[in-house]
Amino acid sequence: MEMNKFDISGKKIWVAGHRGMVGSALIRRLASEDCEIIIAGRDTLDLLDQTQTHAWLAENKPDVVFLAAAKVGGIWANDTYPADFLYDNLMIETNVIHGSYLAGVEKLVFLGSSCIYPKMAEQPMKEEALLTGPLEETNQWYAIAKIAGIKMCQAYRRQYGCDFISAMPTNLFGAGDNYDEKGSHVVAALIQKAHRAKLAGDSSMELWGTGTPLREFLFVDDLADALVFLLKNYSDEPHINVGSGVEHSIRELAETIAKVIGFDGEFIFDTSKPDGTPRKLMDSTRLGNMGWKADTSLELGLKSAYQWYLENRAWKND
Ligand code: GFB
Repeated sequence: MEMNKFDISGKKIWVAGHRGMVGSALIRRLASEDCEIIIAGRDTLDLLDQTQTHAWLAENKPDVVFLAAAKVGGIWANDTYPADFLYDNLMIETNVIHGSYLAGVEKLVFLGSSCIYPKMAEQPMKEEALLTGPLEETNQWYAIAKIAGIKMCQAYRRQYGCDFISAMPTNLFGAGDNYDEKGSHVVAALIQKAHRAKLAGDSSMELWGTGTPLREFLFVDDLADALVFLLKNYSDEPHINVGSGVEHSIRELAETIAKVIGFDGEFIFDTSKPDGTPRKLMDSTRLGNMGWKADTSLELGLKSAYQWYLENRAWKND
């Protein structure tokens, strides 16, 4: 594993996907660094458009790119829009990665997801588990696109000597999360359900699946810190897992969210909805050995996410 210091002072850093949960956390994290942050609004740059993306990169010439732009969503969205998840993500990746190579970008950090690993991968999942077995059916489309992104970074490293690296975060939550009723991930979905059930004085709230799947959750500001750490310290071909190392069942998550929000009713499990992968714990030893670890507990992270929801989303109906 190659560790070498990459000095970001004075660098021009493009956060692609700055409006998303990960991109906005990166902007918050980079604010304390001596670098210039650049962004491109959706109205000026469509990342699905190759000509526009390549032209934007050639004109703005960032030194560093964080590729945090992606079509993302929870289990229902992945299962319902397979074409969008595959097409949009492949297009964004190929346009930004190839465009970055053409524009002479010094360093690029690509973001994947823990769903790249086989459904029945040995737990905790090491980086080497990639491509050793069949994927989870509900999100295989997204996973294939993310695997292609990892391979692109490796290929451009090998063929053109580009310093392009990949980070694989586990399930994320925090400020800026998507609260779309069906399309969201589980943390946002349960924050919204518990909040609404509490306000309505309901005696129960509904959860999808059996409540038994295990998930590892990471607070998005911890992820942003890990990404800046990797940018500065890591330069090698293998992708790097970024997790908290702690897993919870969906039922435990719901109990913690209910406690944070103050909902004291019951949970009803709708088992007609999919559970997805039974367990998804990543082995983040490599990152740990480099000297980074997550430090926000699930409960503290949930309190912060709920505060953001109250200030930004609770009053919206969708
Ligand atoms: O977060 P989530 O949608 O995605 O769901 P995955 C996690 C678990 O929570 C599943 C359960 O077992 C769901 O059945 N769950 C319970 C709920 N209630 C709800 C609810 O109201 N909403 C949602 N969304 N889930 C995604 C992948 O998988 O994880 C993506 O589909 C990506 O590709 C992402 O990798 C990180 O963890 O199952």
